[in-house]
Amino acid sequence: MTPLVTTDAIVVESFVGPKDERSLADDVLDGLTRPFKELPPKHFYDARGGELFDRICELPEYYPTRAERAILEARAADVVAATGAAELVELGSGTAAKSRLLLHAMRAAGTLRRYVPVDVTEALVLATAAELVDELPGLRVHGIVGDFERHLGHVPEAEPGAPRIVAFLGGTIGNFPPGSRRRFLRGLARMLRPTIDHLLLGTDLVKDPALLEAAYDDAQGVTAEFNRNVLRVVNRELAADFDVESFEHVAFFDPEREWIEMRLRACRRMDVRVDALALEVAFAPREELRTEISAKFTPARLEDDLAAAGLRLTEVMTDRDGHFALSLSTPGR
Ligand code: SAH
Ligand code: AVI
Repeated sequence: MTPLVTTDAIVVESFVGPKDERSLADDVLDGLTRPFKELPPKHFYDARGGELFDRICELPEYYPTRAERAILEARAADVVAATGAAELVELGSGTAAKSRLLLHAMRAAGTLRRYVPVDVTEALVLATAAELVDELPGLRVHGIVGDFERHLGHVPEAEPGAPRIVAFLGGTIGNFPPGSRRRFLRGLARMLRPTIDHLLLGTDLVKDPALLEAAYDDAQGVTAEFNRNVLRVVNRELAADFDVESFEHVAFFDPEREWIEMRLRACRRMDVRVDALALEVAFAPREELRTEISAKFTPARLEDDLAAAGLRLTEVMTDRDGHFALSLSTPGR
């Protein structure tokens, strides 16, 4: 593997290539030919999708980002004191807007050595690496441009004796269905060395359905655009002809499964052609395509999921309103 960038302070490696176009193709072929159509949420995040997500994080209705930031502002120093962290590995790192708070706390405690951001979006990993080494002199960044569902084997080995935090923030764990979520957590647990490393996990909590639904159906329609963006990605990458504006944004809380579901509803009958796959897909009027689930947690669900993955909770931190939880866990019973 030839790194994209190598300087004294920065190494960035990419594991995203032609095979990943295949991954979109496979997901589209599989997801759009099912009796209930579905696409996985990771395909929202092209450059435009990333910008829309950043706008979502600023929306008055979308509380998770503010709540998680408030927890980190109040508790980053405690997290560093409890873990002694010298390295931070972050999955789905984006712009590192919140993890910066941890990196600064690690520096203040004198423990900071290395940051390992993992994100599918190359431009984000490159820009964030450059910014952070300027902001935190002495920091080394080893960036991985890759899919956290497939490329975690490329995360560099932890340095001997240097405690590591693996952070998965923003509530992104909620975007996995329950079975895959536990499998994914088991994979994360295998990355952690007993007694020395910790998982720092952000989970959105079950709350008033009206608050939840507003967060996923904002008044300005930014989430609706984010949702429809996946069709633009398929149009561009796979030469499809979705009439994007003819799909309506749907977001609702499922009280039994305790998750938000986002869907796109066809406003009329449509026949969509996906040229790159030689595929024709028919949508009946009002037929829905599921694009995301976003699971909400209770303390018991969090503890059970972590225990099923061989992880023991050591700390649960919430914001003042009890909307969001940030937890620390470590391998063991
Ligand atoms: N951690 C940040 C960003 C969350 S948005 C926060 O809490 O605000 C989700 C981020 O994960 C985006 O930057 C997106 O590019 C990335 N992402 C989504 N699916 C991914 C996947 N399968 N592998 C790696 N990165 C992914
Ligand atoms: C990235 N993920 C945790 C967000 C969520 O809340 O599930 C994505 C998102 N979907 C709609 N709004 C934000």
